[in-house]
Amino acid sequence: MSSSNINRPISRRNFLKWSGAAATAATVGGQPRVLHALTAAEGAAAGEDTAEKVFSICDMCLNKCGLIARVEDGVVAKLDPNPKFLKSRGMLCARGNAGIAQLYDPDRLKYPLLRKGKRGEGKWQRVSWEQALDYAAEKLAAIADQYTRCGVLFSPGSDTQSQFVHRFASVFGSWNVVTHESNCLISRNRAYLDTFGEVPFADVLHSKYIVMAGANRFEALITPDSIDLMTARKNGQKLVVLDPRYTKTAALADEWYPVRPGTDLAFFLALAHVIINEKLYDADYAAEKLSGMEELTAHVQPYTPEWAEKETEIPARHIRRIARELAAAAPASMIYPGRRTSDYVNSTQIRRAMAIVNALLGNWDQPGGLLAARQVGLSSPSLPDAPWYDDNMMERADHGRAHMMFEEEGSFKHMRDAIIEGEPYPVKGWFVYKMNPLQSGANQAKTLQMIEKLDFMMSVDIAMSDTAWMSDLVLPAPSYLERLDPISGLQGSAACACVATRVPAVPALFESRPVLWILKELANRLDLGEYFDFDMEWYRKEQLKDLPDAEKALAEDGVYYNPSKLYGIYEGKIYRTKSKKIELHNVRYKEMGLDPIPVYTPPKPIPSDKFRLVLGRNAMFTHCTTNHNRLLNQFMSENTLWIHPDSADRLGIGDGDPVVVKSPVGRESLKAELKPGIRKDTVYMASGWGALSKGLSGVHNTGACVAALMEDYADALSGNMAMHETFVSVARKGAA
Ligand SMILES: Nc1nc2c(c(=O)[nH]1)N[C@H]1C(S)=C(S)[C@@H](COP(=O)(O)OP(=O)(O)OC[C@H]3O[C@@H](n4cnc5c(=O)[nH]c(N)nc54)[C@H](O)[C@@H]3O)O[C@H]1N2
Ligand SMILES: Nc1nc2c(c(=O)[nH]1)N[C@H]1C(S)=C(S)[C@@H](COP(=O)(O)OP(=O)(O)OC[C@H]3O[C@@H](n4cnc5c(=O)[nH]c(N)nc54)[C@H](O)[C@@H]3O)O[C@H]1N2
Ligand code: SF4
Ligand SMILES: [Mo]
Repeated sequence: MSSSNINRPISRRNFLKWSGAAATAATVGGQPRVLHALTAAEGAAAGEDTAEKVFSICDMCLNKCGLIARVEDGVVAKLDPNPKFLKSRGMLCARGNAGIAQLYDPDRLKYPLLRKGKRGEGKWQRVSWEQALDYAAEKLAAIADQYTRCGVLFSPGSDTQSQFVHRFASVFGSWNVVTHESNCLISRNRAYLDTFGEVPFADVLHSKYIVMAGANRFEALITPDSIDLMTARKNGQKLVVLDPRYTKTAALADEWYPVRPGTDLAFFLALAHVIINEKLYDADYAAEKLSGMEELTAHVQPYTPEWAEKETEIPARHIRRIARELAAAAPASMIYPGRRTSDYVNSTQIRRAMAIVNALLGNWDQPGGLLAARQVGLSSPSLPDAPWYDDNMMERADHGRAHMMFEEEGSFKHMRDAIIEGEPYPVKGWFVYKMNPLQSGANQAKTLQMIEKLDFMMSVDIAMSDTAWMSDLVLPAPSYLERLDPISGLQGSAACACVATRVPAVPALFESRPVLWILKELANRLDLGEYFDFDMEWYRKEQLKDLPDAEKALAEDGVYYNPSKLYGIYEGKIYRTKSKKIELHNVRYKEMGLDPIPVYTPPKPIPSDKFRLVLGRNAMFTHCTTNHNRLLNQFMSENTLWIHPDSADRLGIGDGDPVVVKSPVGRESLKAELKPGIRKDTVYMASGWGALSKGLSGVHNTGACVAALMEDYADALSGNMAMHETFVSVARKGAA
């Protein structure tokens, strides 16, 4: 399909036709069967319903909504929601529906590719799996020999099979694993673990009052929260949104405050001030469950609403009123815990302040509040312990670069610095599975610099992402509709304590192979085969061994519910914190010389000739991944720079004008979009555009790459990338 067709609406018939075109191209990969099947499917669609229906779970984002794939003569013709799937409230979003265009995407990787020219030059040689795996195993072994086994970094993305990449890393002998989480939500996890001893789910459906700050649930979809928020709002729930942009969530809220970016901490400390000083909390609950009330009371005295107004630009009278309203609705009220917290250098402390207000509302383990994870009863298959290598490094390469880093997740920012510096030891190999750090890690130039330091880099992906594009070896993976995956346990919220299954709707296309197969093959070549001596069927059976009714329910409904307690899980139990209570004042932080209660530090002031650059999602795209999807790309075919009309006017920029955006680390061009709903000191652009990869049609050289502009600051405690700390200048193209 030529790029000129990209914005043309696609009818179902046209869609199948072009999928057919894609499949024709794919005959190079040896799959003419698909083309015949497509033709048959068009015929079947006109006549009687001969479709086979396959239960699966969506993977167009991390939410795992239940779906039923309609398979007509070996071809997925349509994806329908699974009505029995409570987590997704029986629905699929636009991206979920567009999964079919990912499956039959002409940009799909079809066979193993070995780099020929320079990295990023785009010269590839098609190789056999045998050659590809031999080559990869040889390279991994050479790095292990020369630099120890920790010389290889593993990056498993968010995926049900990523657990096998983790296992492979430990069997191979590397501590160096960096997941997507340090570019996503680890500062939130850190904050809640260090307050409640657990990361909560939000009981959005039953909450009477929600304050949502730095989250955009009507565009950044989390199921069931996004759907429940809409239902609860119809039932009278009050929603207050803090966001420097007038998002769709702000538009549907009762109140929106365009908070001065980076100052939310002042707002939450002031809420705590009011709740404590006006004695709006439940004193008995506080005495029994909370630790550090005295310290918190003293700590919040200076943080008055009047003081917070100066920092946040939210009027003091509203802060006071919101605190009172929250307390009146408690415990069925909450500060929504949020998800992506890759924002500021003090993100953990911002989230700690949010958690502290939640603690004061007494909403933990209560209807309409924050919920603990529920047990779904999946078993962990027992596998041989990973070997111990005496001659290996003792610590991760990014160890010690953040005060409270999660050792299992690491920090992409700090690992990248460690690799560039070659300190504390060289890391020379990179195995990437289903992650695209060239677009999802701030400061793309630095990621390129890191890649220059490597002897070998391989990517397992479904498309030629920017990260695959820079790799030495690219291996094609099947998409979720072609995979048999481990069983998933979904634990959160009032909607689910369930297990869900993903079985292939169609066989793997082209020469794609699942990552478990790839890892087994590599393990065999590295004399580690005994640690991977299992298959997916066995693994799934083991996972379900304590759930005798699950297999039948999964076959009949695509989901199995384990009736388990939703509220009151903590009755009679202690909290998994050092004090065994909910920690307003964190004992461990105190011992480590960190602020035991969040202390407000103002964000760096924005220079008058600059803007703060912020990120945010669109409902039709996932991260930097689906922008080239032919069905979704129709909603937005390039990104724009959101800028306030007054700011644009000052710079002589009109709506649609081409502009140049410069940061200390990059320079990008795109069109301006005048938006009265963004603060005058802030600009925004959508992510995933301006791809380096020529393998992503419609995204390569289209729009601007925000990862190339963002500087790479990190949250001091967790090492979470801090993606809202960049200031940029904007000028009309030609005027710069
Ligand atoms: N459609 C869609 N849904 C998704 C995803 C997707 O890619 N697409 N991704 C999923 C994933 S992995 C995640 S982590 C979640 C992310 O879910 P969210 O965290 O809700 O998503 P974002 O859109 O990143 O929202 C961040 C918001 O913070 C605002 N903001 C920036 N600075 C400040 C500030 O200082 N204070 C306040 N109060 N607000 C600020 C931004 O303008 C933006 O609107 O979404 C999930 N759902
Ligand atoms: N610019 C920018 N950066 C961000 C964010 C942002 O909003 N903007 N958000 C942050 C957040 S919250 C997150 S969670 C991270 C996400 O960032 P990443 O974890 O890097 O995830 P994605 O960008 O979704 O990239 C996923 C990759 O997996 C590939 N893929 C998709 N399906 C499959 C499959 O079935 N098998 C295989 N093998 N590959 C597959 C895609 O082609 C893509 O290359 O980004 C973070 N960084
Ligand atoms: S929210 Fe949408 S894209 Fe994400 S899993 Fe659910 S249906 Fe799929
Ligand atoms: Mo995320």
